[in-house]
Amino acid sequence: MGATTLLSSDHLNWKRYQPMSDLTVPHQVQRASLAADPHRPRFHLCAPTGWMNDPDGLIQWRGTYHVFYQHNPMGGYHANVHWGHAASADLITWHDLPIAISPTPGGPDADGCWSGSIIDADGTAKLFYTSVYPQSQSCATPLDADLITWAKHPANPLISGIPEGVPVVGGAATPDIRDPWLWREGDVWLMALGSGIEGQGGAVLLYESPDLVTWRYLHPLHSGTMGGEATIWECPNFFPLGDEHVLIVSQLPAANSVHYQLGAYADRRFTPRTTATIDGGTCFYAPQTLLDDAGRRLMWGWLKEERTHDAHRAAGWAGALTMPRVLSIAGGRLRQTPAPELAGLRQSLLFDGRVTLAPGEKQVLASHARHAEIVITAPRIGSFTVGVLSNPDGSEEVLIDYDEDYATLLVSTTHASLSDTAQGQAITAPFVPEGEMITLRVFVDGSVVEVFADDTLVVSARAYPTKAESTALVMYATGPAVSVTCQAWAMRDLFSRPTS
Ligand code: DQQ
Repeated sequence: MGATTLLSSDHLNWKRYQPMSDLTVPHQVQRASLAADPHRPRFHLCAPTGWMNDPDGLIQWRGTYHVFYQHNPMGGYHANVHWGHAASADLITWHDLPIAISPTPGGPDADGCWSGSIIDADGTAKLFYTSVYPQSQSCATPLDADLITWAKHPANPLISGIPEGVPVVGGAATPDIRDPWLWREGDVWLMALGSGIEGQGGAVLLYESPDLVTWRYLHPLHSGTMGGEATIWECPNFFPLGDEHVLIVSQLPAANSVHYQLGAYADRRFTPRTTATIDGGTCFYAPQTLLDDAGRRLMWGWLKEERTHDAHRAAGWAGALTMPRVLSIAGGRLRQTPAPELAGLRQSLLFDGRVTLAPGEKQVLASHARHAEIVITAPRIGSFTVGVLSNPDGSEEVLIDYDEDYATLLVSTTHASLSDTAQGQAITAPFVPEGEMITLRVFVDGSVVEVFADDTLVVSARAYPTKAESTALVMYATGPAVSVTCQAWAMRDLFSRPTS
């Protein structure tokens, strides 16, 4: 089953409202009940239980990082979506907080509180989200300084329907128009909504407001396609970075479809100069960014499951977020660097040294590396293959292969699992190193594998080994001899206290 099928079962057939059951089980107990699941990530953000999809409302508020996320606390499937909430002072120790907003029976969000963002409006946080059905835009304001309890605006939805004369995909009764992203220009607030225009492709529709309550439609900020077919652009992010403006959209219907464009912003219209994919992985979707107090643009994305719907529903949880990535522009393209704070998650060293292999040789560098960061420094000239989540006979293994001849990086999960519920992918991405040496940083975390190649190429993947011993880190010389350095650390849980 391919990723498109995953999209249609988990993502597009939105399930309708289901009654809530007991939500009083403490988060620590929920996390503890899933801790023995070998596929569960430990240092990538996950919901305490149940379903997670898009990161939402990302903000550093009074020094604390807040990550909200699309969440079904009832189980590992997309339905009845709430905003879950986690917070951290330092990006490496996180705390679960109560669900921030929930569907109100009989309200405009009775069928779900979909994605959106939070802004600082002169010292007051304002949360904007899409209420369904039909899709309309609603607002909430916190009742406390820690953004824990939120009051919905009495006039919700503040924006409903579609702009007059714009043939929005889905039509007036069931429009696809969602995922508010806001910013301020002088005295005016602007809101970008993800949408699609019949005959044009995806669209980001722009609205303005003097007071965050009354909104007037302006025009598309931008529309069309980015690197492939588009009917809808979801989850727009739009912000200045360096000398450029960046537009990020998650494009339906394709998988592997999160793109960014760098370009110019004038007269409230965006003119792109370049287009590229953010992450080569088919599991990566719906990223959101924040500007932190240090002036860094941080991004988290949703890592979708790549196993059958029944499998993640049975697991009782689904979805994780990427590591926080610092965005920058260099050489006319976006760079993504794992936030430096993440080094604070490193615990014991699993391997530290030079690996020298003759052609055809294999070396096991660490037998237990299920939750690990691996850094490999290698000459640009040459090739090597790293195996992670590998078992002794190699029947389960995620392969990461650098090939200088073809200038590619392969991340393959096609042999990662003996289970027929896992959907393997082989991603081959162009990778042309800029220097004489390349640095590969690989984060392995239960079922998550996130690969950064020189911070210019990122490929995320999901893997679901069936065997308890599928935990090793191995190196192969599949071509010529290999001589690289490698460091690997066991990583601690985001929701535990550091031990040292
Ligand atoms: N997920 C949300 C939508 C968004 C989509 C619903 C992207 O608001 O467009 O959970 O994954």
